[in-house]
Amino acid sequence: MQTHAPPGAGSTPDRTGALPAESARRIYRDMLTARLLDTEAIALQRQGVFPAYVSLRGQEAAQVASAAALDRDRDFAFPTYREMAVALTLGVDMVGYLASHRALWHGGRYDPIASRFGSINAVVGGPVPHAVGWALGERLRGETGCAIAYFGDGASSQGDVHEALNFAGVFGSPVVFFCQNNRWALSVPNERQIAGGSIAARAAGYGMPGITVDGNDAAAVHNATRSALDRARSGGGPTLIEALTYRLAPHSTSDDTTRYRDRGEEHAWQERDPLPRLGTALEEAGHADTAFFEQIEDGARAAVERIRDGIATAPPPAGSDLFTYVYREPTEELARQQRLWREEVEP
Ligand SMILES: Cc1ncc(C[n+]2csc(CCOP(=O)(O)OP(=O)(O)O)c2C)c(N)n1
Repeated sequence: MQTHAPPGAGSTPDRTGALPAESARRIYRDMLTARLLDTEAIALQRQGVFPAYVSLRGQEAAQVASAAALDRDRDFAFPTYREMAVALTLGVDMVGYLASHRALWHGGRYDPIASRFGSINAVVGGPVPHAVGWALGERLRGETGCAIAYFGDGASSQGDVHEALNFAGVFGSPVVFFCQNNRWALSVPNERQIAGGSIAARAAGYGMPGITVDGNDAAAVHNATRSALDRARSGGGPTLIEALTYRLAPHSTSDDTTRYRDRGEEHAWQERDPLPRLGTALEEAGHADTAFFEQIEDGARAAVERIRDGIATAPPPAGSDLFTYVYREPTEELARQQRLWREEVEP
């Protein structure tokens, strides 16, 4: 755990050496695959295949290293619209994930229960109370799973997030509140979002530890998330982690950062890019060599090509599916409308 150094103020120590070699290599592989897929998704938007896309460039360490700490059989991740690399790390079908960006399906076309990754949620702060509710249910069922709730610095101002933190604090729910503070909530900077100095500092008021980590340091993120999960699983209650990172790309493909932020700031953060940083740390620790990097890149490129071809050729869903997932058990009225749709619109 470490405090944040402002851009250009020198590097914070890398803790990659603290990760077992195999974990660090897997995290690097997933970070690189996410980076390449992110780049491909932007290209697909430019080509008109996706109406819009939301890049996570620069946040790969925060996402992959936190998700890699989860127990994929027991835990559950509640994402926003920017957690593509969390989905990838948890093994979500990425063609199904990107179906949302191709406007084929709301919230992703994958099984959230099987993948332990909730539906993509565009409501700022929305997934956070869901995580608390799920975690409480898990304990009532006598199970040992923990929830991780992803949210941004902007979301931290939402009432939903405060209610969820307070509820989890009072009931000791097994939740990791994982805030990716990427410095900007669209065009609103941290300075206009946080009066008390940090988001982690708010945790004290909810009766839980608040931890600040360098979100561009994969090992620091991984270790902090693992400790918070261990604490939650053993009955210690929730933790708030604030991962300090930076959104290197625009908010979305519809955004223009030149209208609100300085190029110099972007360049300073570019130098703290988590991907080459982990690559260098792996090399220096003797965990990776040229052959490793070549092999990982070939594999990542092949995976991205498969996903690109899959999403470009994915068939549109049946219109009658509009009615399928509104409720777990369809109401009579919805069943009637679905029947009519099948008879009259899609005979
Ligand atoms: C409840 C709600 N209010 C407003 C919006 C519009 N909106 C979309 S993204 C965004 C900024 C969110 O910033 P942050 O939480 O920091 O996450 P980031 O996009 O940086 O990952 C806003 C205000 C929304 N989607 N939902």
